[in-house]
Amino acid sequence: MAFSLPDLPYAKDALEPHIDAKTMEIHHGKHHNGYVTKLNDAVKGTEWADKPIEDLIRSLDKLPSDKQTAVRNNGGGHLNHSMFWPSMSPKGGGKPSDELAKAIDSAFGSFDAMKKQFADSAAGRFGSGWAWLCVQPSGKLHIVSTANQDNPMMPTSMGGQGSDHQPILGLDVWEHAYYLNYQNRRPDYIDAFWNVVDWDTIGKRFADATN
Ligand code: MN3
Repeated sequence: MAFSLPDLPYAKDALEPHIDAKTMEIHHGKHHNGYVTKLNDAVKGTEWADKPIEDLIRSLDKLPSDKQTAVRNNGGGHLNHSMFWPSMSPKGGGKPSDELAKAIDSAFGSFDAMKKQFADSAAGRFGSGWAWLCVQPSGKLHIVSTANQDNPMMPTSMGGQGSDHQPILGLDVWEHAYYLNYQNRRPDYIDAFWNVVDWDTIGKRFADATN
């Protein structure tokens, strides 16, 4: 079965004023859809066409060499955006609770310290890419940034941290994610993101990654 574009889990205008409807419409319907189409073109007729996208991303270096770049860019784009939409909610914001809150305090000292490190990572990514809150094999959280559509689960030789790392929250800092509303003000977009982060979903991802 071919990869497909997941529906947005809320209306296009649901995250306003933090993320505007026009940006959501183009970002989901054009950019994410484009990654899905190109990913399907790249793996059509291969054994990889029927595997979960996470398997392709973790095993990028096992794919046929002439498919690796297309899957790195478009498979990465598909997975990153598929994680991104449900990590936000019109009922988002606030703080994490329970085990995730404890793990954040343990790794960073405080929730605010984690936010600062994440924001610095997102703002400091030169050009296009993502910032990630990620679970290391030890279970400890850390923050990384990746270029382009690389994902932390990709092999270390291909822009990632390795297949035993599990990202739980990512922020898209490509200009297409914010330029219509924020123009060159990437830090304002990063500030606004905290108002829509769905910590219930991120907490569930943390539980899945550590149990
Ligand atoms: Mn994007």
